[in-house]
Amino acid sequence: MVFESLWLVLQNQTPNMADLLEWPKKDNRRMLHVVYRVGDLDRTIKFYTECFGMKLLRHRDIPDEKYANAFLGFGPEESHFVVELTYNYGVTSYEIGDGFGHFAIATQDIYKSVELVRAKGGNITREPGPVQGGTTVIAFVKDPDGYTFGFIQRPTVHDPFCQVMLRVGDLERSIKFYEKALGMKVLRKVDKPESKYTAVMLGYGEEHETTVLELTNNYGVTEYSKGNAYAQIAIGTDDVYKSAEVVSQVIQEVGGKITRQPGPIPGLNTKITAFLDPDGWKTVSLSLPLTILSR
Ligand SMILES: N[C@@H](CCC(=O)N[C@@H](CS)C(=O)NCC(=O)O)C(=O)O
Repeated sequence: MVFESLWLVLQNQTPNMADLLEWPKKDNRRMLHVVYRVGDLDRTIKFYTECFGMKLLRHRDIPDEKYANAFLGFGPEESHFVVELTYNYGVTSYEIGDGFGHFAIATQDIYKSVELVRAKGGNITREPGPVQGGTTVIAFVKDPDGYTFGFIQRPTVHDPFCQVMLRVGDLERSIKFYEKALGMKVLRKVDKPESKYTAVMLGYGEEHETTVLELTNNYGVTEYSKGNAYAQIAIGTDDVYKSAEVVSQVIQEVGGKITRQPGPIPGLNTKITAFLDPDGWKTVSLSLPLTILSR
């Protein structure tokens, strides 16, 4: 009797579980925005608009909760990956930590892009030139809060905001998490023994046509500090409840944590769930009726 009911339970659960784990790949996913904290909103808005050519898309002040947000990007939120800057009243600086890598901007003329940043008094930390051990021309600059922005030279550019790079302690573990829990695809993997790192590009489209998450593992480094500056990436989904269900299954295998159970956000016409990957990097899954975009 016990065996019979156990068999029935397995019969019913296994296909459902398999369907559930397949679902993220079929869901309507998109990288929406990256959230991080800055010490002076106007200073960053000026820098991003003048040096990078981003546009200020929207701005909201929430005095009751003592913070303000500004959304900037290279085009409308409906079709572009954007940044959501958070300013907490009275907090003028943050620790970035060594786990955050960079944000990257694709450009057809990297020399011109870097000269513009230089002309505006920006800090160039790596002059344009071929990447170590490769041919792609890159450069690095720092924004006023110390976040690194990479420029990548490309012949054609779709959304210029092309990468968020984070460092992780175990690449295979991260790949499992982002593939299974988030339905991302491995778009490219590079191993550079001469520079002692491996990196993987993960995302929902072609690497040069969408914004991707680049995860880097430096040989032998299993942990990084996260500081308190960088916050999270937001990803669009059709169903936050199902998203959370999948994540909680995958967490059992590779680690991670649900930090916000799925549900509506009071006052906003959207639903979210939030979770940490096995390294502690946060993702917010967001169901996104278009109305939120006009707020
Ligand atoms: N140790 C590096 C590994 C990643 C890496 O080296 N990335 C390449 C860009 S894909 C880079 O920064 N190269 C430096 C250069 O070419 O000067 C890190 O953690 O940032």
